[in-house]
Amino acid sequence: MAVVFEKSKVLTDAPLHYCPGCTHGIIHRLVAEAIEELGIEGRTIGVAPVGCSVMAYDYFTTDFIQAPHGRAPAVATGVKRADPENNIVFTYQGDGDLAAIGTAETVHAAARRENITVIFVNNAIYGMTGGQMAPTTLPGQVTQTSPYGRDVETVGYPVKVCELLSNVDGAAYLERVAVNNPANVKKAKKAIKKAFQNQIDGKGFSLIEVVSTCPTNWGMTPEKALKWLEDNMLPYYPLGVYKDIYAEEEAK
Ligand SMILES: Cc1ncc(C[n+]2csc(CCOP(=O)(O)OP(=O)(O)O)c2C)c(N)n1
Ligand code: SF4
Ligand SMILES: [Mg+2]
Repeated sequence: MAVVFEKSKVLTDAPLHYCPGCTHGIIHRLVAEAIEELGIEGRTIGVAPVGCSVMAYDYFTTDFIQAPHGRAPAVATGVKRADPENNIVFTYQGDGDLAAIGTAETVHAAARRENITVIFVNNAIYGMTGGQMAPTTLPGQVTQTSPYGRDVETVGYPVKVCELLSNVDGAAYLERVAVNNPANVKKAKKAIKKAFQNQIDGKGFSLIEVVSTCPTNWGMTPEKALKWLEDNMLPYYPLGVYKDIYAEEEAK
């Protein structure tokens, strides 16, 4: 029988622990495919966060290290600088990890133009701990800690990571993608691959924000979660390239 599709060799055979319909699984696949296609499996080191993807180290065949909550870009900095010519280093972080407790590490790694690749999974909630409000929770969004909807008057506005980092001179490449339909999955793969290619080329800090779902803590079926993402998240978090300094230079 003809083989039409195979799981990436950069993914292990361990069954994923993610809930049905969670988009973490799709994003893992895209990261694994990018690493495989670029032929960097043997020299790639992932940095796992604290969050639902804490066990990413079980799912990739690359080396992995697990960072304290929010500190992945700092840990990645050390791993990269230990052997900058050979190590390809990526972090995989949720919104609570990257944009709340880890805001400082994120901003300063970008400001230093660390030559690392950051995969940022924005599902607008703290998934692992049971659905508390995250920095990226939308205004009015109901969570366990905002039962009447996020009230911006008392808890402030969501943090838009790509927009924020686009003002940091050191950031080299920032793109926001989504994995809600096949066309967007394809675009997400392209962006993730480019973020790794940039590191191979020594181009510096690249971050891909992936607008994602958490059907369990949003209290929705996987299908409804995708629709909610399209109707609510994408208008607030528009997709696209927020910064690409080399594209700007090439255009000059
Ligand atoms: C220092 C510290 N503070 C708080 C926690 C509790 N904690 C674990 S995961 C998490 C949030 C995870 O949310 P996110 O990063 O958005 O990842 P998701 O699970 O949504 O993918 C928090 C607050 C912790 N483990 N360590
Ligand atoms: S709690 Fe949410 S983010 Fe975590 S695995 Fe389940 S659906 Fe995914
Ligand atoms: Mg989250």
